[in-house]
Amino acid sequence: SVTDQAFVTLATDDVYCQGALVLGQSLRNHKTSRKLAVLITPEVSNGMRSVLSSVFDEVIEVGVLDSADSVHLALMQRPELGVTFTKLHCWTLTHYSKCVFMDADTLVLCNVDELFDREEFSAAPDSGWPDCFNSGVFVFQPSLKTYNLLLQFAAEHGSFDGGDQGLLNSFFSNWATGDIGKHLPFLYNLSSSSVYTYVPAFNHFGRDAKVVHFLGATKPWNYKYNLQTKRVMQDGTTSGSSHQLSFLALWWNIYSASILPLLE
Ligand code: UPG
Repeated sequence: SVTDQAFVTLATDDVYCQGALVLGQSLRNHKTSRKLAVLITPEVSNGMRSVLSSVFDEVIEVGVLDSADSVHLALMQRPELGVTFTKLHCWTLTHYSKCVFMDADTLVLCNVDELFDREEFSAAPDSGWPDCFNSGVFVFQPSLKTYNLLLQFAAEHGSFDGGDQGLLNSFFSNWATGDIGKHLPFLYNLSSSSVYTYVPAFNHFGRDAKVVHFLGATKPWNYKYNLQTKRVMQDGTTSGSSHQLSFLALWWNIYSASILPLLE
């Protein structure tokens, strides 16, 4: 049923919370019928938690490693896997039967509830290495068994890219050649920067984009925005295409109209 399904995101600090809030608001604007949940860590401020709870149905604090079993101990020797470990907590949300995880730097452009028709583990190709999936948008089924297998796998094999994406690709290693139904169209995880690596494809298909992902070092909240002209300002270091700028402007429209008033 719809009430035991949720979109889930992650924000480990108040800065990433800005992204989570815009994502949550974009899902609300497009009238999702599913619950909205955000995973946070202890350093998220109390003020931010109360703002999060006005957009999300559930604000769930996930802790640092505390258990004493061997998997946790092994992971504690690998501090570089910290943020990775945090995303894996989404498998512990067993009060939901199915979830869609979305990075805090994604934005939905339309209702994407049809993603819940997919099974674990569904994801879209990564634009940098299309035989890998991008772990910014994926369909999964919460399960403590899977969670523990993932932790065990992380402790034994680490991650080839140091993050959750490398780990999840190694764990769900038949994604590339297995069931094509588990390949989400790229339109569900369109990386804003890849738009201008294949402009004709973007011109042909881009109007059907459903989710934009601002992956990489510069996030939407790092740009400056002119509240009067409603335009994102480019400094010397940002070489964005016009499409990229219009996606950034969409993010900022939501941020300025719906999120900034909550933060004041
Ligand atoms: N995140 C935090 N706090 C951090 C860093 C990350 O909450 O300090 C969360 C947040 O939801 C964010 C996500 O983790 O959106 C991924 O991190 P991000 O900084 O957006 O990484 P990118 O380099 O843009 O993303 C690529 C993949 C992403 C994967 C990440 C690490 O698109 O899915 O999680 O690399 O493997």
